[in-house]
Amino acid sequence: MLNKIEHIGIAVKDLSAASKIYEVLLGTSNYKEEEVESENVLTKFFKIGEAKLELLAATHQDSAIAKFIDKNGEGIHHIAFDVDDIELEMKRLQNEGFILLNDKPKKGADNKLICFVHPKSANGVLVELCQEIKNY
Ligand code: CMX
Repeated sequence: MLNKIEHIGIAVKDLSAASKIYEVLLGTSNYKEEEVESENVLTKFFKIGEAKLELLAATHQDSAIAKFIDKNGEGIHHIAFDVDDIELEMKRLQNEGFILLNDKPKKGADNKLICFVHPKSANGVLVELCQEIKNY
């Protein structure tokens, strides 16, 4: 099962400008900036209670974020759910008929293993599963 909303991803054109707006909105600074080269994105994370916001800007025109903004403009890009065992959840969702965008979990931002579920499977919402990578 999915434990909780881990973060909400927001696609933005200008990461520094968006970050300044969200610092004021949330009343807190971002705690992490990270480039995910495999996804062609630069990210900034904010904590709000147990959940997080991930601001995402494209670093390349082929990035999913650049394509999303071209089509829809800036806005909510995905919802990520925390899971204990990502491979188990991937198998469960696949057996339930969901279309997974990755065969295997891949390394994402903020120390996570991730897998995306196609928005066509989830009423137009891009869903991300994420499992914390435990270093012990
Ligand atoms: N939310 C909802 N719908 C979306 C979407 C999103 N984020 N991104 C694309 N779509 C829609 C498209 O608008 C399109 O809809 P229509 O068929 O009605 O026109 C449909 O999904 C399929 O689009 P497509 O042209 O077949 O595919 P795209 O090239 O747009 O790719 C997707 C869509 C989801 C497969 C691709 O973006 C993907 O693989 N995403 C996963 C990886 C990712 O998003 N990485 C960036 C974030 C990384 C991070 O969080 O660190």
